[in-house]
Amino acid sequence: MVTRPSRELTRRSFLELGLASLAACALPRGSAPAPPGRPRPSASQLRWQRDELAMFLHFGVNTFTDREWGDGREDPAIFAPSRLDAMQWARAARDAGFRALVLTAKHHDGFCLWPTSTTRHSVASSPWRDGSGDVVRELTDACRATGLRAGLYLSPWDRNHPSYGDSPRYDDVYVAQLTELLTRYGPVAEVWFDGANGEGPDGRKQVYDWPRIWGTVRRLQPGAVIFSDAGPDVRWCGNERGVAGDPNWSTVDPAAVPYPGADAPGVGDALQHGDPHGSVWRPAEVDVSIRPGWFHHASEDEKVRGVENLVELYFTSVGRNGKLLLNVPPTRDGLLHPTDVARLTAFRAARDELFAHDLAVGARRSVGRDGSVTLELPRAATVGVARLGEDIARGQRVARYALEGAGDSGAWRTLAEGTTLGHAKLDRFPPATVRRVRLRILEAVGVTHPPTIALFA
Ligand code: FUL
Repeated sequence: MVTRPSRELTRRSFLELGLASLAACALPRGSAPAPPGRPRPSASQLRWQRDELAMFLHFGVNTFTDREWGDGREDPAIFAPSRLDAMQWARAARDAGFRALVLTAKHHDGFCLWPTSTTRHSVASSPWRDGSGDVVRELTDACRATGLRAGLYLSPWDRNHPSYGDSPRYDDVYVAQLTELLTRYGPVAEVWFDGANGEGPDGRKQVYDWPRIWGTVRRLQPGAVIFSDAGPDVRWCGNERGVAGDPNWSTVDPAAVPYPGADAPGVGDALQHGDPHGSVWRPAEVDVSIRPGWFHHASEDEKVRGVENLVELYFTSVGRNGKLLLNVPPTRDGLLHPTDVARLTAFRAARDELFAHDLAVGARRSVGRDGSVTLELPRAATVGVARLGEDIARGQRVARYALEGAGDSGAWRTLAEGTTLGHAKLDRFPPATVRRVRLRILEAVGVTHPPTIALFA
């Protein structure tokens, strides 16, 4: 049986914890005075966004109990993947055009996929590799071998550890776990702090020391981006359906979502849309599963998203200035399921086909005083997809645009209209044969830099 609790419920209970405000968080980026002008991404944020695609791997005791959330009472002996091969995960991801893997090093059940000194509830107590296995090591080695970046999810909520809910004691444990993860395995590109949370034993409520936790990441892996509802580097997009906001600003007001799991009025909108006047750069990550659940359940083997659905996800995530973190969960064998791998291959082939020929290559490009960009194509072409983008290294500015097309002499007609551009905006529209294409900037925050335009059939 698959049990799948609602995240909404637990997100609310997290709010009730009354966490201290993070306004005073002494972090390099969050606390620095806003630089003059528009916020811009750090080198790590830019790299993270340009990767466009990362693969999420939910794996752990739930894989063996057929549950979505474990209760922490699982026997470590059940963790026994028969053929675990992290290279199979990494190759499937790389071959499908993904640039990073993010593994659930620990989910809410508290079972650690690496041998930790903080608890016996780990792979070290399992029969897998005779108790000397380390999934985090195998994942990070596979990332290095395939040129992918590694990311780690360490659930704050821990339903196993006896100190959970005894705030300073658990903070010590949590920081010790992070320290192990961030010092033993080489570079880690992303650290993922989930927003779901709940009470500890006897209803005890954990009050996290987020500044200390995030400060630990900064100190040990200064090149990593930190993900949570509240960033500080990368924010949750506000849903698990694979849909970034429209508009989607990479700038935010940090006070709108002050800590992970905050649930005040307006949080949902702030996560989805960002804020055109926000003082901090915090782009949206779109996490969604290729299956109904996050963990593998054999009962869902027939419910893997089809290629059209995956392409649609690409449009609503990467194509809306987001980063797609697509979950593909390993099975009890410790391998990605053949159906999922086949869908990933088809997803790659569909993107390759769709974006094979940029019909704007060779076009004569002119920029008007109002910032609009006109392309004169080398020959008439039938276009049905556009990829627009700003040079986000210089920030994000476009708030509303219209893409228009015209024949050699005919009048302009609208192909697509939209709000924000950011790193990438993908539009699909009824195919039109055009010789000229014009992108008009109808609203912007400040002076725009001329966006890029690529056109496809
Ligand atoms: C949620 C968790 O409760 C789910 O189990 C999953 O890990 C998802 C990515 O985040 O908050």
